[in-house]
Amino acid sequence: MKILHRFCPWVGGLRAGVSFAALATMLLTTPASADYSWNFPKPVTPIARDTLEIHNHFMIVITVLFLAVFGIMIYSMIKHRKSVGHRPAKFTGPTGTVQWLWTLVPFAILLFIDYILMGIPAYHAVLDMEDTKNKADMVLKVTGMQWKWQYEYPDNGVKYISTLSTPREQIANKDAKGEHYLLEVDNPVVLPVGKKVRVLLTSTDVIHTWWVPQFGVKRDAIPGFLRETWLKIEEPGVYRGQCAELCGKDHGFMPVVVHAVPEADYLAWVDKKKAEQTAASAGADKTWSKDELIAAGKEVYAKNCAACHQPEGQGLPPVFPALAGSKIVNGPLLSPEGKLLKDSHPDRVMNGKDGTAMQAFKTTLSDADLAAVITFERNSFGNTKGDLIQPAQIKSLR
Ligand SMILES: [Cu+2]
Repeated sequence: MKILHRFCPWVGGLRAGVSFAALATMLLTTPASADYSWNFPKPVTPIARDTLEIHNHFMIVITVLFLAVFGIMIYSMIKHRKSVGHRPAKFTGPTGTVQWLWTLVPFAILLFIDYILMGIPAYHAVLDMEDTKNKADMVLKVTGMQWKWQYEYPDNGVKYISTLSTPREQIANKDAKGEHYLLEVDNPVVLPVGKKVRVLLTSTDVIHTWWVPQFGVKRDAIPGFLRETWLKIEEPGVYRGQCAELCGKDHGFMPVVVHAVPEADYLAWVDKKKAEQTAASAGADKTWSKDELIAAGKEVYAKNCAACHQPEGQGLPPVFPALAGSKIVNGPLLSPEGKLLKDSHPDRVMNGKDGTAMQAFKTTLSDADLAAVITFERNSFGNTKGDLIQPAQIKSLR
């Protein structure tokens, strides 16, 4: 106890110093002068700006409250201390007028602060956040799935999957971590600057949360529901966020990356994406060689399957079964008539398995990707089935 007491003034002093510094910075903080390295990240949408302004406004209100209440308390304790001869008052219960006043007056002050000083600006900001209907220039549909995002631009038919691109070696501490560790993806969202984007969110499996701090947008994507929010990015740039929900074992591995670009660049990007999609669907009609399928399948596997079934196909039993030596992977491919067999390898990959984390990949992967990954799995990890399936066959199985 003695030691603790000896340190107490020091700890107290340190704490007071830190609080005082925080307080001073807080009071000096305005949206224009905020140091974004420790404060909110720099806002780039109207919602994010509102949120930061309200936060700063509330900080001032609660700081004044804090100083007033603790000032009176500390003053009273020092002024009426026992060592200068003060004796405690002896009363119980709220009997007199004074006792009623010191209960009701602070109550009224707090009501005023909560409902008027803080309530009105907060109410306006929340209304604005929920207002998705006014003049949206475009729609972005976001679908969360374990552990990636699908983005869809219904206005122009662009649709793709965005997955983490941080190399597995960095995650396993075999390589030094990069600058945007776990906040980088293969296919970022591209949006035009200055346009109001209505964002629709849903999920195919569990609850995910699409969150980009600089947009002030954080909304749950819930299976079976279509939820919405909106954003209007005011400055070009690359904005990073992530899934903010504990959505499964890799919940930290589904970042969000948004490139905000001038409208002309956005339109050029749309054209490029459309051309890519046309090329991919053309790939479904040609006949692939086994080597081509295996090479393409290796990449599809790394992006979509390796998180659960592991890079070497060893799985994480019992939740994520091994593919190396698996009965299903080494089972028959199709029926003799070329039809889909129940619980066969293509059935499992295309339709998933109910009640497990195995999702129906036919909704997210193209015919060529499905054919490639199935062929790859049957000829890798020590599996030597030697057969292959063509994208055209997948097309007919859908
Ligand atoms: Cu998630």
